Parts: sequence; structure tokens; C-alpha cells
Amino acid sequence: MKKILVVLLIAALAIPFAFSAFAATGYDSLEAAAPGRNTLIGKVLIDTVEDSGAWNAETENGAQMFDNDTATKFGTGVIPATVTWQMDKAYVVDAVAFATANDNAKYTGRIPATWILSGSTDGKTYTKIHEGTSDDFDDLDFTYFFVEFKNDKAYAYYQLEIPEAMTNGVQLSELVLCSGKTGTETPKTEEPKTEEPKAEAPKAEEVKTEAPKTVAAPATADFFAISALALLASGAALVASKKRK
Ligand SMILES: [Ca+2]
Repeated sequence: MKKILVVLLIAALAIPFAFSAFAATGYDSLEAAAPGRNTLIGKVLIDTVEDSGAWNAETENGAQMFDNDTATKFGTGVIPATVTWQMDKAYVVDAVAFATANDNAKYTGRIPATWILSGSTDGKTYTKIHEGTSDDFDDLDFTYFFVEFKNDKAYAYYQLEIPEAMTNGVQLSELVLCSGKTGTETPKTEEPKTEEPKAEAPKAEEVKTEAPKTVAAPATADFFAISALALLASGAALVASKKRK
């Protein structure tokens, strides 16, 4: 009986943890989802937005993701889905905030299983910037989800691809591109820095040649004078000793 209780207790603790590991963190507002970020709301040229099909081409088309309103949504059963658009100029996009719509909690699984954001400089050839999965979302209504990634290339054209959905359709109320942090310039395309090798002239170290200290040898004249004095002294000593005898 005790063993069963222990197993049940462990399961009760482990199950919520296992599920929470896969659920993305959701936010009530864009400000809460992407604090301190430059959001590119209003920079999308709405007339350029094209989608590969929608549940309602008039009211649920791709452009509904760019009106800063979670009450309007892009919804489609055409999977894979693609939405392309042009910005007012080129930006380095290094994060996105998605928002779910009015009834994601009711119709669970209306989220991308995979999604790809690509950029283009000419609107024809697209380069993949980031690929995400369903782990970036949760089945909640009107909720923002923030995803950041590394990118240093500026593009004026963007494309969102949804190759697979979790069910037979996808709905997103908002897709907000972010570029850098607020209070800073939009990050510019990084150009490889070519550092010119600084030809530093080798410092010629002054070699201090210290003249060897030469112990002054006694001058020859001094030598003779000393010798002579010694001889005189020894001579005088000899004379004195003879006198004493
Ligand atoms: Ca919207």
C-alpha cells in the first residue's frame, strides 16, 4: 500500500513538470513578451502582404497578423502555409513575437508544428533566418510568445512558412518582428572587420654598456717608490740590528 502511495506521489509531482518542460511561456501583452525590444509594428507595407490561402480571404488573411490587434487573425487550413511581405526598409530582425487568437484554447492544436522565418533583399530569393517548432507556442487565447535568435543580416522582404500544423489548421493573431534593443540603433549588417596589422617597429632597447670597473693599478712610479721605501726600511733595520750587536 505504501509503495503504491509513493509511486502515485512521484507521478503527481513528475507529470506537471514533464508538461511544463514543453510549454512556451506566454504573455498577456507584447510589452510583457518583448521587454526592451524595438518592435517593427507599423513598418510592414500592408499592401504587399500575400498569403497562400485563408479560411476567409477577406477577414482572416495574412495581413491580419500585422495590425497590432489580437482580435484579428490569420487563419488557414491550407498547410503548408506561406505569408510574404515587404517592410518600409531593410531591418536586422533578431526576434519575433507571435500571438494566438480568440479560440486557440477551444480548438487546441491550431499552432504551427514547425515554422520558418526567412529574409530576402529582392523579394525573390529567401534565406532562412530561424526555424521554430510547436514548443514556441501554447494552446492559449490572445497570448504572446517571444522567440529570439541570432541574425545580423538586414532584409526588406520577409516570409513566414508553416510547413506543418499540429492539426488541420493554424491561426495566429499577430506576428511582430523585433530588431535590437530599445534605446539603441537598429543593429546594422555586420561587415567582417579587416584589422590592419599594425606593423609595430621593434623597440630598439638601449643596451647600456657599463664600462667594466677597472681597479686602478698602482702607477709604475708608485710601485718603485714603495719598493724603494721598503728597501730603505729593511736597510735601516739591518743597520740598527748590527749596532745592537
Ligand atoms: Ca491581428
